[in-house]
Amino acid sequence: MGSNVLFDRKDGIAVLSFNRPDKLNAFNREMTLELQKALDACATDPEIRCICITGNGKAFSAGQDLMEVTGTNAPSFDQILADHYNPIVTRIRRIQKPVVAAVNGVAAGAAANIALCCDIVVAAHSASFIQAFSKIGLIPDSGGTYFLPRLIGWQRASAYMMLGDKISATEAERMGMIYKVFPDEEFSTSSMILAASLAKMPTMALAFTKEALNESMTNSLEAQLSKENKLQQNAAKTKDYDEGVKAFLDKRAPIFKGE
Ligand code: T3D
Repeated sequence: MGSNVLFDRKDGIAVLSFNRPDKLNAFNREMTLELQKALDACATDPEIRCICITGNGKAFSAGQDLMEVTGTNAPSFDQILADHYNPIVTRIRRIQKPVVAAVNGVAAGAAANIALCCDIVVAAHSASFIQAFSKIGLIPDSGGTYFLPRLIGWQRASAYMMLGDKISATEAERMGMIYKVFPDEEFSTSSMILAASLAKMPTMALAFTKEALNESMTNSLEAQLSKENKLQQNAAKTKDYDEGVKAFLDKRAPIFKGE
């Protein structure tokens, strides 16, 4: 796939690892394009039923590589957002599979917000999140102004985005910004256990759940009830639904195939 994003797949899980550890995995153009390609490959591969995004080395990612934007041939801001970051966020929200952000270390700027748009965010105890943008005179991007107030409320989002304070993993969990914190020494194993359980779930039902949650961000109650009705009918047509009900009645564990 490319050297800036490692792509490992096993047992229905694709692990996409940011791989510029000597640069704290800061995003350059190549890395963002490789991530987009990797997500596309995951989207079309029926064997992949869960995607886990993480960082290689001590950081998740320091966000935009500030050397790139100050170098000669620097991409424009429009390019950075329209071609690099926004397509990652829309892919993560639209892909019909669960996406886990396994935040192993610091997640700053665009990286923090790419993590927050994932379906489930877990973090190592020593990890942290920084809306670093204001510190360099920018505004939060990569969907941060959309997701963060919805996750932790307008007031706290506003303060964290304006002040650029570091948010510890435990504080992030306490505020409901992320799902869970794992102790550092168990982080890798616990993240993979979570991904493995998602990869064995009824994938289409999870995809429909994701679609419903996406729409709930903007729908009226009536529109949302109608959406649930439509998606539930779709879920009921899957083989996994048949299997789920059969397994329940047979008093055995279901074997879902993502069909
Ligand atoms: O044009 C645009 O920028 C538009 C796009 C915007 C999207 C964004 O993501 S904007 C936000 C960009 N990111 C930042 O502003 C974060 C900057 N980095 C930091 O605040 C800190 O480095 C961290 C909190 C991430 C980590 O702190 P720490 O103490 O663990 O490490 P450090 O010592 O600050 O950094 C280690 C090295 O990485 C250092 O280089 P050196 O001195 O060893 O040669 C540092 O300069 C470098 N580094 C860290 N972050 C970046 C970076 N180099 C390039 N780009 C970075 N983002």
